[in-house]
Amino acid sequence: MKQHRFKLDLLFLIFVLTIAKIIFLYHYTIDNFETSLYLNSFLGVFVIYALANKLKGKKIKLLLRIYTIISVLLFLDLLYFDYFGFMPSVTDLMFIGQVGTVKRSVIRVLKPMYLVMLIDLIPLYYFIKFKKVKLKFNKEDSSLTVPICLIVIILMVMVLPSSENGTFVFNRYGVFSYHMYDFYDNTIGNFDKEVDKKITYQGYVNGIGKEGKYFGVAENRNIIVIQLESFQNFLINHYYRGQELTPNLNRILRKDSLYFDRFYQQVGTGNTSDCEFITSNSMHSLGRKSIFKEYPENSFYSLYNILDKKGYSTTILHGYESDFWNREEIYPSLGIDKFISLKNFEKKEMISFGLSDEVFFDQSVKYIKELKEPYYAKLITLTSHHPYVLPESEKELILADEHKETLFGDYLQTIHYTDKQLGKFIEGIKRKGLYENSLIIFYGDHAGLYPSNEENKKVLSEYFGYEYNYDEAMNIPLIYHIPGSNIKEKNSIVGGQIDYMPTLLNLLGIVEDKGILFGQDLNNSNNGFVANQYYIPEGSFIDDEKMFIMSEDGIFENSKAWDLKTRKPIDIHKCKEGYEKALEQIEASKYIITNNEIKNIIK
Ligand code: GP9
Ligand code: MN
Repeated sequence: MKQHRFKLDLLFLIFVLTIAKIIFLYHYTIDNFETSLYLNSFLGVFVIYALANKLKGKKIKLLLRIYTIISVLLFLDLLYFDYFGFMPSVTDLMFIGQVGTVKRSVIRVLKPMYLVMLIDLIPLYYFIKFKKVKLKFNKEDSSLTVPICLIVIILMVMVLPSSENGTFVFNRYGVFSYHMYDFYDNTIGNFDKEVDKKITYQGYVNGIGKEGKYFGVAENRNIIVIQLESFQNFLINHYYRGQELTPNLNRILRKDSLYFDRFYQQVGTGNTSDCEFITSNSMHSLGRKSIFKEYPENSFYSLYNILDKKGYSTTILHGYESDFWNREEIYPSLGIDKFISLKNFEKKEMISFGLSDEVFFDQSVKYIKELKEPYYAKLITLTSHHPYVLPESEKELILADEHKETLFGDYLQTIHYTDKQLGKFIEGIKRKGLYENSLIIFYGDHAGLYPSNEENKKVLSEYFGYEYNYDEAMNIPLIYHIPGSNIKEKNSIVGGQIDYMPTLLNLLGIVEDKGILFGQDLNNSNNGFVANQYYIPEGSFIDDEKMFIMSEDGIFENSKAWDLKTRKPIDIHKCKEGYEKALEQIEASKYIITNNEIKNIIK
């Protein structure tokens, strides 16, 4: 019997398959196709296989291994992009094992179609192992291969530093250039350190606290902060098919509350932890690097330090592992006195990857009661975390058929659940006498439903009747609730997470002249401005009239901007000034953090 059915040029085959997979990836991840994108990608594939073919040893095994690694990488890129809306960095890929905690999230975004990246490996290995195919190679061993490849690599590398960030590299030069750039940035190089020296913190120092409207209205009160996981603003005062989504928060708003309904997230890769950092330092995050993980030993001058000087004790409560996001390590540097984490709670009920909000809130009341007054106690909720899992018995909303089995439907259920637990918590602190003399703050940490996810985009656009975009997704609520104050106001100035701390200091009547202020006191400002990065490219911004989204390829002319009221496109040239201001603010902030400059500023 003839053993070999047909001849196969393995090198040619994996070359073609790799290119096909790359095009598949771009189809889902890139909007504007530049020539450089294809040129660089194809050259990248050529160089990898041409050099691999030069190596000595068992060539079939080697080539297959390289092809497998590339396939897995492309698969992970696609999966990660679907979840986060951008490409993973090398550190994300290294911590992919840790993603055990968010395993369900990964499974939730895994579309069978994405297995296209891996599926061909099975027949390929099978046919080769059982020698069903005879492999042939191009034996023409040109001595020019290596020099040509080296020249191509040098050219590919040379264009990279001119790009300001990884997203731009990916969109302009493709997947190989992106991973090279990102690897260099995260290992030997550090592009963040190369911030233009002219862009310093000048102009941002000594700005904290000015007397003004509502100055001191919450002076000396205990402060209870509820940082709500993935909580978007559209949920507030919203009825889904006649069902009130957040009745308890809505009740809070009816009395003694200052509500900012155009408040926006500014987090980077650090998500929840970035929100914690930004709100307690009035500084920007690092975008694609987590401050909590990378700079835990920095000197900070945070809200906690300022409160400490005023005699406050500061505590964080969170129903998850204390080392997650490196909280355990950075909290002392941030001046936080106490961290009550999962190990301090009775694990009566776990939902998704942490303590259920019900159990968390319930046991937190007891802990708060024990705190030294005046206190700042921040509770970080968890149940409304992606992928929005809830036991059937807790799902109270009646969903339309088209929303069952969608992220949107599951999201609404968990939000409604968290709001219910919040209601019980408020009753709990009232019973213990902790409510009246407190300032109670609520805010969302970041979006739950990003429009980068195709399902979200489609379902929410249909639900709202207009294109679901980042202006809606990144809008989170901010509420300062001051029982007995008779203050009731809805303020629609645009604000970002960097504005949380200056606004709070004014309410507490704290004038602080030492620190750095990137945000502003929203009760005493006329013009709102939110610089953004990461989920939308750096330099994007929102002001009181418009939203500007910098183009993913880094070319200003390809950017988008629209009027927030009419949703009609506006001339992007009107956004140049805001774009530059956003960049300057973010870069200045990065400069301070990456150079550990705070200690020099507050001297
Ligand atoms: C877990 C929680 C994770 O501690 O903070 O939230 P994330 O950053 O994934 O939104
Ligand atoms: Mn979060």
